[in-house]
Amino acid sequence: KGGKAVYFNNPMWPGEAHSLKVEKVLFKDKSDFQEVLVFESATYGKVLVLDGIVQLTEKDECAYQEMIAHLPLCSISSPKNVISHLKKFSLSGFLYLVACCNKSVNLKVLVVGGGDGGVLREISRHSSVEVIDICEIDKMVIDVSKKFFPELAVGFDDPRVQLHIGDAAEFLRKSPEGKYDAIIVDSSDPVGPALALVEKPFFETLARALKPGGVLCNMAESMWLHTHLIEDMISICRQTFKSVHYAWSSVPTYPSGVIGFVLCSTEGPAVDFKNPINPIEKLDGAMTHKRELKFYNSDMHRAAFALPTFLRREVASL
Ligand code: AAT
Repeated sequence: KGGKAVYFNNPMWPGEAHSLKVEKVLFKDKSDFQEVLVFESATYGKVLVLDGIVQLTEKDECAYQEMIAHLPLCSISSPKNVISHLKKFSLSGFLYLVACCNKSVNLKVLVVGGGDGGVLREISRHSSVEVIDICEIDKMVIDVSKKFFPELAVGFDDPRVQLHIGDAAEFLRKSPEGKYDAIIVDSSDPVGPALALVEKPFFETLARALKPGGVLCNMAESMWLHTHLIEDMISICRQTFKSVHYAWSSVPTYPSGVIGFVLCSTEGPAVDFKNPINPIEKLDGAMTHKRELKFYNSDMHRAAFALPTFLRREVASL
């Protein structure tokens, strides 16, 4: 009663608002791109807000960052052991040849957005990844994360990470063709600097930058609030990629409490997203690296592709 109408005016979710009790505002400034706010909440730990929209909280960030990173990376096969050389030796007059294997570490991954570092932290659990490029538009997000969210910004400490500050649409236009095995688009809602990141030309540059059989995992909003946006994204992706799927996760502090991901693969070796070929439980170091996984496991992976009937209908009818 007498509440401020402005709370209910966000074009992404008109007529509704979610509230978190603010214990203390820790940071507030305007960057060249957006308003950046960090506050300590009563129940979800520290919260990062960009232009009035919650991007992450310490309590539930795992449900987003782990899923957006491991859904694609556990769907591509880990590099095979390659024979590096043959050793010869003789015994009792017989000549023996022994194959010596080197694990090839060669995957190249690109993160779009994700300046908090949480997705980098998750990618770094995969020892088969050789290069982790990240293109974030706003340096202030990175600086703020390093100061207030060290458990996420730790992702930047990985020596495989190469940081590019700039607009991802521009970065991808210049990116070499077929460079990446996986691209993870961890960008904000299409109202501010991320507006161009939901349009067809952007998806075409993503497909171009991927290898044959490469995979894309793109943040794809809420099935309750953004059915049309999801439909548009899926229809664009169907025109651009060979296979297109939708998965989702539960994130209580995102509007309506869920967030989805569009998973696509380019023409090339087939990718079976629904059954992780590279299960996290078998990865060396995945459980010991910096911290345990809190949310993702192979059962959650498979379950993420189960769609409610209304969404299954929408996706199928496209
Ligand atoms: N992992 C936290 C979740 C995010 S952050 C999204 C990031 O995308 C922000 O740091 C923002 O600065 C960056 N970004 C936005 N536009 C661009 C662009 N054009 N190029 C590069 N980076 C960009 C996303 C949370 C999703 C919330 C859903 N409601």
